[in-house]
Order: sequence, then structure tokens, then C-alpha cells
Amino acid sequence: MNCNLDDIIKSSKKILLLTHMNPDGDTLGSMCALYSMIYNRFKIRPDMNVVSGIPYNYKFLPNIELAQRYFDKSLVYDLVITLDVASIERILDSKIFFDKAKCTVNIDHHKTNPKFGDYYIINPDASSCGEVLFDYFKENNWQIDTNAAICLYTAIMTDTGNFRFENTSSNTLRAAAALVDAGANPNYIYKKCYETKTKNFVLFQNYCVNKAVFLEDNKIAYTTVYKKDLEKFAAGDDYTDGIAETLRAIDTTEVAFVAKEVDKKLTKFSMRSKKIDVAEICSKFGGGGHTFAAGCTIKTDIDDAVNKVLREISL
Ligand SMILES: [Mn+2]
Repeated sequence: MNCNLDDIIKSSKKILLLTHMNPDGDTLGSMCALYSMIYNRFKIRPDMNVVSGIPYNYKFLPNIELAQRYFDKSLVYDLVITLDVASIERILDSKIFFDKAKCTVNIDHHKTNPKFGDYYIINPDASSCGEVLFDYFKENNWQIDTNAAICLYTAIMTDTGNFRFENTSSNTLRAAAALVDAGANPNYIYKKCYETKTKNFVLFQNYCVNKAVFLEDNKIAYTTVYKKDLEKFAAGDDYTDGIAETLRAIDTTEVAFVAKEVDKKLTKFSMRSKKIDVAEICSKFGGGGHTFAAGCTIKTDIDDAVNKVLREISL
């Protein structure tokens, strides 16, 4: 059901905002933006829950320091809002809050989102959850404050790869322009997000790209990341972010992926494509995402999982 956030928030006292696991700029930026907007409009301070660690480069987001990883599981919220959460499993054990909440709202932009929750605001044509929120605020005349503008700009910028992925539309750019007018500084946010990489991060990414495998006349490019590699570089959860895009950027590549060994029985995939629908491939393994950017987790060892994925790719 589509929803009117004004009415829902007005009738709620205790509100929780939820991100997805391995949070990115979109889910964190959207959460902090909505926090700021709700506080300014209703004088309610929602709780913010990050279900796994916050990458260092997003610690500049206004109000992010109020986000917590663990909450008292006995809490019951009037309202729980998920942001950029494509499927409910991605909130991990915070699902307990979602299940117990009196009302739930699902705000997202993934086309594979099954529309869980009592209400939803989902636009698969939007670049990011940040853009969905921006459009909602604009349509409903919610005045965007500077902190929210910084957060929404970060959400949109990171999910569009700095306004260069195929999800970048004229609406995206108009939203970005309006957010700059509202106080977001593009150069400051760019530097915070992209020029704060650690030496280990860059070396790890180059290592992974260096050992990439190319198949089908270089149309398929992928790399495998073993647990021992992650340990060797003391890699954080976000260390593989962007590697699939680097492999896709090669002129011959049509589909690229990164296979990451979680353990001997679990492998995580991040897939990118120029042509084929990788959301469809990932959904065969219980994952999902967008046509040209998707992910999934397969319950088998990395070598077997890679073969399973390769079999599903037809160019
Ligand atoms: Mn997103």
C-alpha cells in the first residue's frame, strides 16, 4: 500500500530507522536524512540501527554518531522504517523489531523488492533510496534542511558511482542540483567518500583485479576473494566494493563479478553487467538487485559457487 508518511509519523511516538547489512552510502545517507527530516518536522528523535559496522568513509554523515548497532531486543516500536532494504533478510536479527512494530514502512528502489511491510514507497526507476526520499519530500513539500541535503546527496552520489552509472537520470541530476542549493557541497562529499581510502584498501583492490579471470573472449571477467586474502590485507566488509565495477569498465567486459569466500560453505557474489540482467541471475540463488548491478549469497564453497554462477550466464 502506498503511504502518507505525515499521518503515519504523527501517530507514532517510538520510531526506528533500519539500514541493510554491510551498509553503503545510500542506506546510511537515507537513514540519516530521514532522521533529520523527522526531527525537524515532528520533533521526534527516531532510533537509528545499523545492522553491521559503518565504513569509515561514511562517518562524516550528520547524526551518524547517533546510530547504534545493538538494541534492546525487548523494545517495541510504533513505527519501523527500512531504507534501501531489498529483502527483509538483509536487516538480519533486527527483523525482530520489524515483526513486533505496530506499523512498518519499506522505502526502496530495488526492482526485486517484494514490497514487504504495511506500507511502501518504492520506485525502481530511481537511482537510489536517496532519490526516492528526495522525490517524496519534494512532492509533499517537506523543507529539506542542510544536514538532510548532505545525507541525500551522499546517498545519490554513491549509488550512481558519482553520477556515472546507467541509473543516473535527469531527475537524479535535478535532485542533486536541488540538494546543492540546500547546502550539500559536492567536492566536500566526494572527498569524504572517495579520497579517504586506506593504503591496504587500494593494495587489496589491485591484488584482486590482478588475479581476475577472463572467459568467453574476455566478455566475462571475475575475481575470487578467499578468506586468507581478506585476512592478509586485514580487509573490512567494504574492501571488495567497486572491484566488480572496475572489471566491468574494461571495454570487452559484458558481465563482471566478484566471488567472496565468507566461509567454506558460503560464498557472496557481487555482479555487474553492461547488457544481461544480473538481477535475474542473482534471484535464482535467492539474491536480487538491479538489472546491471545485483548480488547473492550461495551456500557452497567458492569454487563450486563460481561454477554455478558461470552456468547461469548466457551471453
Ligand atoms: Mn541503493
